[in-house]
Amino acid sequence: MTTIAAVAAWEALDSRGKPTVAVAVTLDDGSRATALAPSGASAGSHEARELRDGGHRYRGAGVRQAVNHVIDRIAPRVVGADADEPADIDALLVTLDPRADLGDLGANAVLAVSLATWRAVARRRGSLARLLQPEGALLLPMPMVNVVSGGAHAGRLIDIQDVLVIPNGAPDFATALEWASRVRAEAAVLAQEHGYETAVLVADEGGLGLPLPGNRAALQLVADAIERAGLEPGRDASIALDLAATQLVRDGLYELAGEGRRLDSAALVAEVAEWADAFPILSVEDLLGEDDWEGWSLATATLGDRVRLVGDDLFVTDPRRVERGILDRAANAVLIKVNQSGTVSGAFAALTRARAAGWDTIVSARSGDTEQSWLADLAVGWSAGQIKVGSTHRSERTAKWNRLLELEATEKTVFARSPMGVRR
Ligand code: 2PG
Ligand code: MG
Repeated sequence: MTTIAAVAAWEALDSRGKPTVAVAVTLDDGSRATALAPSGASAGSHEARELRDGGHRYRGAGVRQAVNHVIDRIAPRVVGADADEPADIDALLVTLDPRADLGDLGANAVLAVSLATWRAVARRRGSLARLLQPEGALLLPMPMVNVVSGGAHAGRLIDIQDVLVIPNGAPDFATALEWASRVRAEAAVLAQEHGYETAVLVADEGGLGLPLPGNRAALQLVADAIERAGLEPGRDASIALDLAATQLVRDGLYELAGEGRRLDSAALVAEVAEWADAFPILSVEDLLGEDDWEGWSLATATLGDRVRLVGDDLFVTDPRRVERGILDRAANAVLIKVNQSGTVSGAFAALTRARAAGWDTIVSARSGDTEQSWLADLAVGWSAGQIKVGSTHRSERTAKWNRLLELEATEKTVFARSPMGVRR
């Protein structure tokens, strides 16, 4: 039996310069690992709730209370506990918070302890990927790479939050990443040719933040960049979107502020259907808002046979919401973010529920992320098939890409060449 010997916690910084909870877990065999919690800007209201201090420090975003909760309330309960099965620690952690959303301890506190425990136990197995999948070839995920950013990640320069490329025809992970990088580079050159000199600056996730005249202009830019990269649209590389539509809701309608339009659910679905007719769009995330279940079902009935419809804010990595989505035919894919759940095991439960229904599963970073690379190991160890990390720029993004490149170079792997359940 291996037990947890010590838990330490402190306040660190994430990629946006906002405080985040850092935890170190040490096991009684000396294995030690750290974990830093990521944090979203376009967070859904049904997510596990991170705890922020308020007040003047860091404009209210400090996490000293959450850190103190790790030290005073979590550590005394987990030190001495059997960590051979980290899932048991996760099960214990969720009982320590009286609130289901973990907002009393802080989901940022709980998640950092959960992750650090998994990583400490993984030390003895070589890697977190190998802890999760001890035998056989590891499945490397198809990357979704941010090219143009808008919404909450780029000062709302355009309404769509993420315009991404999926290098869906690439034969291996390294080639996929190079193709995606090439598309991003061509998009930057094209934008500069169109007079956007700021196409050298990067948004929160490393994509281009450009004051384009509208959403279609962003789609056109990425479609042109795919061609300029020498790739065949649709066959080699396709477009994925994240509308982050929860952020667009104004007075019960979806506001495309950049275009001065307000649409109801049906009109927004029709608009995106037109985009999908005109551009090689393979995947659309958060086309509708977090509680618009009817709109989601309409979108799936209308578009689900040709576009992969991904729920992020709708499902918040919660198996119960995924279950409802399956029953309501409200999507056909799920985004998995561990901090929406609060524990590694909770996130895995949401992923397995979606997979059992034949849905695609995409493991995702947050817009506020860190230099740590455990997300890559989770995506691989869970055989998720796809990963969304932001762009090919900024070190908190490349940490994950580089870890996947390392796994491809050093482990027996297979590449999830085409998104698994994509209906084209
Ligand atoms: C999303 C993520 C990542 P955030 O909406 O999918 O792009 O953004 O972490 O801000 O929620
Ligand atoms: Mg999203």
